[in-house]
Amino acid sequence: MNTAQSRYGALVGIAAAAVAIGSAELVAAATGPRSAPLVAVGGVVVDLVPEPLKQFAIDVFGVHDKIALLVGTGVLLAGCAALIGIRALRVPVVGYLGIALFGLLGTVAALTRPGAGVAAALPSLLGAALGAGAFRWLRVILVPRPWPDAPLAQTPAAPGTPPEPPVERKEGPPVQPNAITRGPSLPEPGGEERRRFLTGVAVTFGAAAVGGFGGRWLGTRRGVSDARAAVTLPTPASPAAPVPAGADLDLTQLAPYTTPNRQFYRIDTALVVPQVDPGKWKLRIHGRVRNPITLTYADLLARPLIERDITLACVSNEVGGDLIGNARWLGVPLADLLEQAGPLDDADQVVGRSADGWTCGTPTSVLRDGRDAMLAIGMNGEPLPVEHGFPARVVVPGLYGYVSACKWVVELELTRFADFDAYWVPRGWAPEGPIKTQSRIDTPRPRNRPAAGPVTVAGVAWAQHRGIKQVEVQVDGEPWQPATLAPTASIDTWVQWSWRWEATPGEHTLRVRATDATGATQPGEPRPVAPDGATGWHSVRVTVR
Ligand SMILES: Nc1nc2c(c(=O)[nH]1)N[C@H]1C(S)=C(S)[C@@H](COP(=O)(O)O)O[C@H]1N2
Ligand SMILES: [Mo]
Repeated sequence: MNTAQSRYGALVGIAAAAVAIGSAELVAAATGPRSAPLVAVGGVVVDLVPEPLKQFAIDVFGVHDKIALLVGTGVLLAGCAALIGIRALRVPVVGYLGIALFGLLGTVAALTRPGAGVAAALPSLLGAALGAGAFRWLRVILVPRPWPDAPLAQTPAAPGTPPEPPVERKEGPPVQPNAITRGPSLPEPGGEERRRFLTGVAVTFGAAAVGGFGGRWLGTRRGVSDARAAVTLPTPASPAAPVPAGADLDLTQLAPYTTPNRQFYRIDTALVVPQVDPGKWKLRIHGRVRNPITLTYADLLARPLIERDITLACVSNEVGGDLIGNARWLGVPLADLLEQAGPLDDADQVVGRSADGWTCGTPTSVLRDGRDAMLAIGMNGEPLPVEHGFPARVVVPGLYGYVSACKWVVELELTRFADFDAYWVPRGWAPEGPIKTQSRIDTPRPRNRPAAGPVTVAGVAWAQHRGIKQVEVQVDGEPWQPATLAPTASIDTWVQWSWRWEATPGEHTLRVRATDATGATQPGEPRPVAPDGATGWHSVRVTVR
């Protein structure tokens, strides 16, 4: 194999793969974005990868983990395509087999995604067919005749005939006939062939790009942002009390008391954001209930709504991490909906199921204990942003998102913990996930170099639905000092705290810990986020000038 064969073969392979993916994207504009092979295979990967790897991805890429996965999958695919292409230049069947194999992978992945219909197979199948066409076309330009001196093209020698002498080529060493793997290499194509080939590659990539970007564009046109923009939220029957003055200390590095929607962390398994048409949306409350009910979006808007400030947190939030945000939510009280459905006595779990098949399980008792658990339709005065669950999602004060905060929710099924494990449970996370008391130092940051003298140390602390009683700060090994707590809207939100530090020059370690309203102080023992939330005290090392 020579470099010409490698270069041209790799190009042919990647170009064919690009056409396959691009045309599949175009088809997926009609069959739904989750049927596109990259997204479908990526989705399978998300569901199958072992937990530590997923946590690693979240740690490294944070909220960009999905892009990282798609790019990674794409790069991997391009690599395989290049290798297959190199081999397939000489042995075309390798190319067709490779395309068939990847086409099959995409098809199976798309068909097995939750809620997929048979049409989900189309993008991968058509993509594979067009990829095969592109491969054939480019290969024929490059290798118009049978492979130069190709022994493969020769008819097998009749038995008894003496072995043929090595075939002589004009240049290069003699080659052995019938050596499939060690056969002659592709000679550098001549000027005319080369030009036609490169034009072919350009055309192929152009078509792939048109298909890919065109498909994505058509896909977003089928999105629900217009429908969302057309929603007018009703005024709540029970409005939130105004956020008390001083709840926000308004310090540069400190997270604002209310997190703007665009800054709100986003965590979910959805590689493409589900686009759920509010006109067609329905919520089914069913299972172990006396009166199953089905609600439309209009039904929700017509019900008495509550508006509350609630801090949402992710169980994957590391000590000191930012997978937490506070918003003003508008929604229908879940207790009312459950009351109407009439859960059977043994229905101890409410399973939320989203439009893309994700599930979470919440204790029924928690939803009925008087807290402001709601089916939310509004966030900070707007209809729910599409990434945060439009048209409706669940919000439960005091529980981590993975056991409660179902976005794009289409079903609430009353069942029993003994009968059903929600999405994260078989993946090693605890079936119940009350939020642990935590605190974070937002300022100063490790890279800041404050001047000696008074320095404001500040951050947030949270123990949703229990409330925070005290926050303390420690400098190096010295005694813990009480911080000042800002007022909060309720015990369901985080609280900002601050402490005035008389900083002395040199390196110092600042540490924070919170005590919730039950009197329990957060444990200092560091424990990982799995299975039910990290513990430990957040600390920051700062150098004082
Ligand atoms: N449909 C769906 N809802 C979901 C998830 C998901 O993967 N799919 N993830 C949950 C998790 S783990 C968290 S922490 C919250 C995050 O909500 P946010 O993205 O609006 O901040 O959503 C929850 N709801
Ligand atoms: Mo989460």
